[in-house]
Amino acid sequence: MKEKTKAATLIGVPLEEGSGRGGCAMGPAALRIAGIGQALGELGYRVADAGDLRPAPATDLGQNPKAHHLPIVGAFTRAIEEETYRTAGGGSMPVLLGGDHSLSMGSVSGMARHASNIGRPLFVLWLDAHADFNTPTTSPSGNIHGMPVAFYCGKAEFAPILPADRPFVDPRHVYQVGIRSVDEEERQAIAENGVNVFDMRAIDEEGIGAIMRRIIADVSRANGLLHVSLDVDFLDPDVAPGVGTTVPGGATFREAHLIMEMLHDSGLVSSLDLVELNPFLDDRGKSARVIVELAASLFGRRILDRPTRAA
Ligand code: 6HN
Ligand code: MN
Ligand code: MN
Ligand code: MN
Repeated sequence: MKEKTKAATLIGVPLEEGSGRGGCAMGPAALRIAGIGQALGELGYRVADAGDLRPAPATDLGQNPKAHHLPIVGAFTRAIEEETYRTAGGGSMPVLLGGDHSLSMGSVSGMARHASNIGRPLFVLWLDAHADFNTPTTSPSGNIHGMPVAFYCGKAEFAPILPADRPFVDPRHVYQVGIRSVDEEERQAIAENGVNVFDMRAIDEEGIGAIMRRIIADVSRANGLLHVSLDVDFLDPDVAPGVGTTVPGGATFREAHLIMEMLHDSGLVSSLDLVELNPFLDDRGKSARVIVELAASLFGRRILDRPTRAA
């Protein structure tokens, strides 16, 4: 049987208000210039580009001194949730071009709604230096890009952004890899909620291959969908300097590359966020190109064919 054509839809999210500094709004443009569309096309995907979402601020969401720019971040959350949900329901893989990490409040929530429709559990692979599990109460900065995981797990006390009947993600289905900067109250929250955390020490001690085999086996056993959220700061700043929140001691290009290759082979990935790229801080497009290269590996670019082996 001929494999049916795979489809992917690029969804641009020029959002930077969640991050507390300017620049991420240029991320979608930089990722397109670095060739994200062509890369997926060359791998046999039918690629659609939905353009950039540009919602007006939500007037029903008041300003909140502990969650900066809530009216605009909340408006984006609503637009992204709907676009992601409709894209996935239409049989195309949503690829979100960020934009800061608060965009995942919308993309993950949209995928949770889609997964619940088709009766499969949603899992999230969070590749990041940070846990992003703050809430307006615990956040030291008030920047919403540090809160998306708590939001989509239903643990952050925001004014109502999405309708009350929308499903949350089970925090025990969230896998955080590469973590190396966690705030004190966040540390408690991720432990209490049972988030699966593989910090940099775990990568050093166990190796990224062993960690990924465990994660893929868990998702596969549950017949889950896997949403992948790649924050540029997951990578070491030498590899990808174009991000506002660099933390030393990050993943190497080779570790990130292996993750993407194993994810592709797993066939479990349903959706992807590419977030926090700040072209204003980048070194002549270096980080944008690295992110496109990693995305291409996730979509099947490979060096040599390998015999398939069980995860
Ligand atoms: N990101 N934990 C810090 C905060 O302000 O809550 C940093 C968050 C960084 C968020 O990198 O997506
Ligand atoms: Mn992040
Ligand atoms: Mn981060
Ligand atoms: Mn479960």
